[in-house]
Amino acid sequence: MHTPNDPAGGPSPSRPAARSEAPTGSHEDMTDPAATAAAAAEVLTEATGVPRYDIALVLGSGWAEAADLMGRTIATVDATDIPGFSVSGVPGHRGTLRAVEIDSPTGTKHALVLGARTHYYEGRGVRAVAHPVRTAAAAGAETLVLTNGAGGLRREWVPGTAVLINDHLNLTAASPVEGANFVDLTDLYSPRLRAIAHTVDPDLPEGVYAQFPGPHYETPAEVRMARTLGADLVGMSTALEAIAARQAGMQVLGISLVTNLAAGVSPQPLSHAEVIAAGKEAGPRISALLTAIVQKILE
Ligand code: 8IG
Repeated sequence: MHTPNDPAGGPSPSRPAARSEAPTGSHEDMTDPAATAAAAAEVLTEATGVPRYDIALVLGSGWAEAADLMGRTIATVDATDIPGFSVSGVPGHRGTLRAVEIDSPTGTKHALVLGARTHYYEGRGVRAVAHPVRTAAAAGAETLVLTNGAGGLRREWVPGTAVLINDHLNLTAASPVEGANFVDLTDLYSPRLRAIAHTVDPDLPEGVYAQFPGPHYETPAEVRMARTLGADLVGMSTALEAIAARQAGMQVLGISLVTNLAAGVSPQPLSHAEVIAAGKEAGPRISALLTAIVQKILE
């Protein structure tokens, strides 16, 4: 029997079993991700009463409370009410989408806060990872702010340090782009937006973010490898989303909160509790930072 997930009409003997069980929304699904995102955006704009968003933000580990500081939340929607979204199983990640109204010198603006990131390690495929970003683009957002919690490779970046992402290493061996689409990733992390962030805090350090597949943290040897390759930060998100955003024509700003030194950089083992604690401690400070940056972007 032919199903949307099984365009070839069944697993071929030459194909490994795992491939024939590709998650819904994987590349083996014949539906168009942009069309799926457009449909989700229609439901979202209807549900929130905001026809067009000016900016979208993905708030990762430690960044969630920034949404409250940024402006007035005028609508909150459960991720499960929007087609293609799912609830994150990660503690510290919210499963909601919020419409936030922000006053700016150039008028009232609308931010879409995506509290429902799908991580690559959840196994739902790269389409699911890219879907929130594509939905934001389809809902009009031309600017995307990607935040995350990350491991730091520089000893001077104590837990709680915010770092601007100036480039990435996609170490997932996957791409959200499908087919013969040769998307240019030069200056993926907008120099213009980074300059705006530096007007808010001239001392914000910058670094290269390496996305590992996770969900396990790196071994110390892998952290040394990442350093040799040019990484300053290690994490499990952001790079795939940034690529999808660029493909959708968005301007990307990426900011990491260093919540722990990467494995082997400090003698201490890593724990998710440590990550949550560092995020909680840094919360008010980085929320104020992000709010000020968003204000300037919207001016
Ligand atoms: I928060 O040290 C956080 N996320 N891969 N490594 C990876 N992801 C992370 C880390 C880390 N800390």
